[in-house]
Amino acid sequence: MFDTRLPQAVNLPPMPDQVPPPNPLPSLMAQALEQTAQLGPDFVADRQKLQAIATRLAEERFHLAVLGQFKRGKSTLLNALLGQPLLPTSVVPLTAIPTFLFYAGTPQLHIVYHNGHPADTFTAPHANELTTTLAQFVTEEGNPHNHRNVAYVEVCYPAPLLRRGVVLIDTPGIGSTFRHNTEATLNFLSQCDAALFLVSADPPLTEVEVEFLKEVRRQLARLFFILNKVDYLTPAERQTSLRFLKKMLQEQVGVENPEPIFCISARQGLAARQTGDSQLWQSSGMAGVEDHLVQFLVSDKTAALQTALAGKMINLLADISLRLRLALRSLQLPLADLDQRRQLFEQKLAEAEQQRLSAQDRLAGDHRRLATLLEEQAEQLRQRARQHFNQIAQNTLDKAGQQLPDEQAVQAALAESIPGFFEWELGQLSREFEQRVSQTLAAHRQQADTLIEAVRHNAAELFELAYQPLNSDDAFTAERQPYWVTHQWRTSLSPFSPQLIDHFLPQRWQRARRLNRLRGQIEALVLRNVENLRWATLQNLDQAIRRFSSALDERLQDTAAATQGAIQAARQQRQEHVDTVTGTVAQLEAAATNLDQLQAGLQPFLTSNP
Ligand SMILES: Nc1nc2c(ncn2[C@@H]2O[C@H](COP(=O)(O)OP(=O)(O)OP(=O)(O)O)[C@@H](O)[C@H]2O)c(=O)[nH]1
Ligand SMILES: [Mg+2]
Repeated sequence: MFDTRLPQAVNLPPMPDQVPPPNPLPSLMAQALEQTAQLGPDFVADRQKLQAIATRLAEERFHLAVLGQFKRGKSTLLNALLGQPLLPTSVVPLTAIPTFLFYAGTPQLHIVYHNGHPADTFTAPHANELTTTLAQFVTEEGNPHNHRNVAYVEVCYPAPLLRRGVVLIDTPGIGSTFRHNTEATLNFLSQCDAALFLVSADPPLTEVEVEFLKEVRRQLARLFFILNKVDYLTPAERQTSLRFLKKMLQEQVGVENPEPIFCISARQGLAARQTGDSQLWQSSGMAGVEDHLVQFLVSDKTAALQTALAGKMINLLADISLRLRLALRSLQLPLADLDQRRQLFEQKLAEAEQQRLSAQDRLAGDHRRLATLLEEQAEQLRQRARQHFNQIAQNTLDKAGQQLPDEQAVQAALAESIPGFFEWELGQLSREFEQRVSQTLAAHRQQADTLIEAVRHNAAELFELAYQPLNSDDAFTAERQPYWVTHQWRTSLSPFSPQLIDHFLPQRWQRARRLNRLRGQIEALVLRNVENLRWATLQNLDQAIRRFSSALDERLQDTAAATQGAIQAARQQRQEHVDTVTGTVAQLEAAATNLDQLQAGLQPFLTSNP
């Protein structure tokens, strides 16, 4: 809904012939495009809208993240699915930057930076060259504390699974000493459609994982549980671990039915893929995971998308059909009667315009209220941050006891805690804001829909046509808000230099003076970081409202213009080309009937996937 910086889509090639089940939606789509093309220049905009739906249908892409505590084997699992040790793995906490895996014929890396710095692209024919380069950007070792300023990385790779329109995402492990990794992953959840959640038996589910899982469940409708590293366990131990995990998921996390939980050895799975050992692929449990994913991608994901897109197509076709019938009516009605109805319709449009203006006023009022709420929250955050960082400084000074505090120790303690603190706060703020903004906009959207429907309804009523209300497709118009990529936290204080006079003061006073100076510097840090966050959120809010507002105007104007246009064009034809009217009536009748048939063909997609 806010920021639009999504990773670039890669044009996915068509799926292999044997994979998809027979599916009439693309052919219905092709027919709709063809028929709209024959309707002439007044329907160019409709054709473009249909084309956009067709592109989404062809390029459908699904974000599937791999989540879990550090060192559970997330990167190894992805490597096994890719069939290559492409992502760096290690015995120490490693992945620090979210990594998106797309399909492409040639292996390639895109490194996307913070602060709008242009992205870097690396092409490498061999997977191992890619891995070496990748490690320089995504690992804590190659890119300590993300000093390269990387926002995220896209890896393009020709793995068969990726051809199915799924984007796999490797995420930084939660719960490691690099706390900002946890927060970055949490903030990033809103970009995922589903996730594989990885745990292992040793240690069993930790408290950090339980808390994380609760949050993940709140945000993601679909989760697959995976118990990794079962090669360490005997068959009896596997059963015990599985039972324990299931119980924990039910009792601690509240997952009613966590089945199926996949038992795998990602490491053996990767070895199996590298050596082409299909038996090992089966016994590693990876075959089960892959089959399940493929099944899911083919059925659930496709069905959900098709339902949404079929609904949009029906709306568009219903709208075109109404306009065709309006034109037909306008060709058939006695002229005086037509003009009278036209005038009545113009009056209705003028009323709708008044209502649009008051809707815009109400939206502007809500916009102001949201901005005020943001200011209040920023102020509360400043207070919390001050308290938190002063406490950290105080604790560090206390640890130094009677000795004079070590400047670097204070700076290090603050630098360590700042990203985690602000990432967490950013997540909280953006989630709450996202909710408030979408609630507000949902109410406005509903009013706008009613207004637009009223225009169509009036036209239908005045011209005595059958009226079909549009399907609501709100749920599928929400955009993502990839906040997590946009922030860099300021962590450094200016040098902490004792003044000359300090040397002549007793140590106790020197400490107090230093603490005071430190407070001033902390204040500057707090103000700067909160300001970054406030400013970015405000920009996103303004942008979201602006976009919404102009989309609203545009939709109403389009509906009004298209409806008016249909009537006027027909009227003009009657005046100027009386001889062609009969032919046009026949054409319009045929086109409207065809569109009705297409809509009927699309109906089954709204309830189930035929
Ligand atoms: N025995 C065994 N070791 C595994 C398995 N899967 C991964 N490992 C090892 O576990 C360690 C961590 O694996 P990674 O894939 O780097 O784990 P990760 O979850 O991506 O870790 P972070 O990126 O730090 O969050 C590596 O040494 C892997 O070789 C497995 O199935 N069995
Ligand atoms: Mg990793």
